[in-house]
Amino acid sequence: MTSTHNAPATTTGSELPAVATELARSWLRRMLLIREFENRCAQAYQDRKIGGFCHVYNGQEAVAVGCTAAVGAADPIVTAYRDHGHALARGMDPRHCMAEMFGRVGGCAKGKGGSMHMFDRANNLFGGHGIVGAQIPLGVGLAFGTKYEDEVINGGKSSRVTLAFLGDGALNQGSFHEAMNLAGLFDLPVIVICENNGYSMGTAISRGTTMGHDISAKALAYGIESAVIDGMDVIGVYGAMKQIADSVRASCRPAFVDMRTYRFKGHSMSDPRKYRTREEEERFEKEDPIGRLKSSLEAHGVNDDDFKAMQREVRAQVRDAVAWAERSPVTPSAELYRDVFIERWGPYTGSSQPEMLGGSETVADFTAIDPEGDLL
Ligand SMILES: Cc1ncc(C[n+]2csc(CCOP(=O)(O)OP(=O)(O)O)c2C)c(N)n1
Ligand SMILES: [Mg+2]
Repeated sequence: MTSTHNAPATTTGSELPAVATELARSWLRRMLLIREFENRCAQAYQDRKIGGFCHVYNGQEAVAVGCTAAVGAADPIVTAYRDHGHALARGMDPRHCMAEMFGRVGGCAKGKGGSMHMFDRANNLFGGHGIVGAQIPLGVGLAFGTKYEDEVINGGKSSRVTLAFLGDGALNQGSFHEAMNLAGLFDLPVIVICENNGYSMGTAISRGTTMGHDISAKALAYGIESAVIDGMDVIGVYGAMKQIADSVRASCRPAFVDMRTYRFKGHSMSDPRKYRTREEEERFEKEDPIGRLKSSLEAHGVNDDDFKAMQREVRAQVRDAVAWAERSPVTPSAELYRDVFIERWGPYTGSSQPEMLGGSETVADFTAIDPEGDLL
């Protein structure tokens, strides 16, 4: 069955005027960087340089780039496992991102997280989460945290907006509904952005989700305003998201976005894509966000040579990232539990029972603790 998510979005292909050409050029470069990074990841995965799961972001670049451009560096971001694009859009050095993919100490999480767990504290990126829907309550918690800090601790006005990204498959998780309810109830400054690419693994949204043709209905149930945005048009994403972010920042009310997009590759590295037709893929490939921005920029003096020069630049940058990651040492197993548990309980000292569980040294110690006691 084919997806029904590609009904026309309320935003249309955008013209450039409101956005400075230089800014749009920087988005084009960033999208090209993400595309090149993902292509090299796919290759490295085939070459067995990357282990575990790996989900690439080809086709969805305008979402991460447009959304991050619409908010400030202090605004927290949290996302799911298709996260390399968000990390790069947010400003992570591709070297650290690639080293994380390779399981090397130079990775953003010292190689302990891998593809699905890109973290960048300096850039306020709070992951990268592999459990479908897990990051939505975290996003709501981040929004609660910034509001509490700004208003209660500092006695000022709430100033930050959190972006919580999810896939359309996560709409059916309880965590989405609990998080939306709390965000609505507590007036939290969070924008819940559904990267609606029409599929949850091999399941089309029309097969797995009620109101799949209009998921804003889900936000309505929680009294949360929503918008439908064409996620293949970075200028439109930026413009609409800027308005929404400004409004959420001012009103301290949450918002929900149905961001219509498409993933050009399979769900993960081993997906023959038998659940969708080649015609459908071709239709979306014509909407390639990179091609669309390139066309918009042509009228503003960015020609083919400029585009090719940009491509050469990002190729060199990603080649350098791969070489750097390969030079970075493989993360030793002694690192496994370091930085995992907070210092009060850690670091882990090598028993099979993490010290987090009541400070016990061993499993025997832990099981000896009275289940009615403080610990639980
Ligand atoms: C709680 C949970 N259930 C199932 C899975 C297996 N799983 C991994 S990805 C995925 C599909 C999610 O699709 P979507 O949210 O639309 O994200 P997309 O892959 O399209 O970016 C599923 C079911 C999981 N990781 N976590
Ligand atoms: Mg999806």
